[in-house]
Amino acid sequence: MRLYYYPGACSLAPHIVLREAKYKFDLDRVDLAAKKTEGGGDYLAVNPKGYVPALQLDDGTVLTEVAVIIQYLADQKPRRGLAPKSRTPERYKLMEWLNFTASEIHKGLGDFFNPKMTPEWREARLERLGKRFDYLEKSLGTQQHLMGEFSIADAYLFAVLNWTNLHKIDVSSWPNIKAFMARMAERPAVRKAMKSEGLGK
Ligand SMILES: N[C@@H](CCC(=O)N[C@@H](CS)C(=O)NCC(=O)O)C(=O)O
Repeated sequence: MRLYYYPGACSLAPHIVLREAKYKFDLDRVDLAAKKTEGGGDYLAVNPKGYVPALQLDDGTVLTEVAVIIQYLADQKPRRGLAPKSRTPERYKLMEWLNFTASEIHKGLGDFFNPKMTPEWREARLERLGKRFDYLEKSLGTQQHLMGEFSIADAYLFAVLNWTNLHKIDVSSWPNIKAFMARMAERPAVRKAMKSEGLGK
């Protein structure tokens, strides 16, 4: 199994899940500008969409899209308890979180990487993100994780919330989110994933 990634990108989510579930895997750092794999291969031949992450299975199948890859990883190792069983109400709640993270948080924060972002655009984005953060803050409440227990949704949410540090977005108005991020950063699998991507401590 091989994960195509870029340091600190959303590919950190499947990277964390690979480690949480104790998979054996290889990492391949993608040059996103040149669309080259670490060995100089054509990344577009792996994932024609050109972005990370992509997970290549041992039979050659390539899976893309964060929310899909992490569900695949959780489902292959059900005993690790990283996702509720499929077809249960809890599984749909998990998918609700994955979709919310993908479309509201991931893409909401993703705009801040755009070098063409103007101050007005930034302001508008911050206002919308603030509303999503209000919802997250309330949902987390006194819970340690989105679903109570740790799940793949937390790995995804953490990977993208981590960009608030990069873009100097102050989350101190949302103490539950801040505490969630700090708690996640202390998980051994998260620390290992971040260290191996050359991030943080
Ligand atoms: N819909 C995709 C989005 C993935 C995505 O946004 N990847 C970013 C990094 S976080 C990327 O590789 N951007 C470079 C590019 O689009 O060329 C998913 O959920 O996996």
